[in-house]
Amino acid sequence: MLKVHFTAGTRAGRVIWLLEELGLEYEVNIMPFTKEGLKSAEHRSRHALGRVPVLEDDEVSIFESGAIIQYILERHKTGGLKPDTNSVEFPYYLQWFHYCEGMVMPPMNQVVVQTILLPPDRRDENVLRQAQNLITKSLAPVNENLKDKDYLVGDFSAADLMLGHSCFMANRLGCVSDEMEHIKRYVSKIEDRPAFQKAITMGE
Ligand SMILES: N[C@@H](CCC(=O)N[C@@H](CS)C(=O)NCC(=O)O)C(=O)O
Repeated sequence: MLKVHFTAGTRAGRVIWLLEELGLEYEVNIMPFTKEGLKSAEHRSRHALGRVPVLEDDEVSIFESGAIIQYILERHKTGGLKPDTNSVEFPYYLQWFHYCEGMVMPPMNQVVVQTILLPPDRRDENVLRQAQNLITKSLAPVNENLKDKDYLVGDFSAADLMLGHSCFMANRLGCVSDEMEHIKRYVSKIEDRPAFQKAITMGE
């Protein structure tokens, strides 16, 4: 049985979202976003930095949300939620899948640190503004790409699980301006998906 080590309001939601979209059975270990929850010796034995998500599947234990999603798609549902390797869409599927952690999430992490994680007296307005600007810049091509489509590449795919989740989080953090109308529409479309709703409310 697949087991997801999960914390509410984090990227671990991507993995639950995928499992729900595919209708696969799984167990969840819900941990609080606290030192006691994530930095315990037990959780550090799964992820040395004490982060989520982590997936266990019999003798396999892996971290990194993107790797977990690819692993599940390959080992548990071959051929689903990704374009065929020889299709025109496939390279763009890869591009947006990896653009998420590569370009959008680094400044988003910084916004979370500067608005939620650090105590008010240790926050830095300049660092926050710079991170917000970087999010706007990194989301601009995503907005442009979505101008004539519902999803990033063809039908709903695992690229949407990655980058769609980031767009949802960016919107929730107030980092998607009204001018990014295609991302706003995209986020609403994602929010309508029952599997997403299950993932995003888990553990709350
Ligand atoms: N690139 C990693 C990032 C993992 C990560 O940083 N997860 C956050 C939650 S979204 C976390 O566990 N943070 C706990 C901490 O920073 O102590 C992934 O995609 O899985």
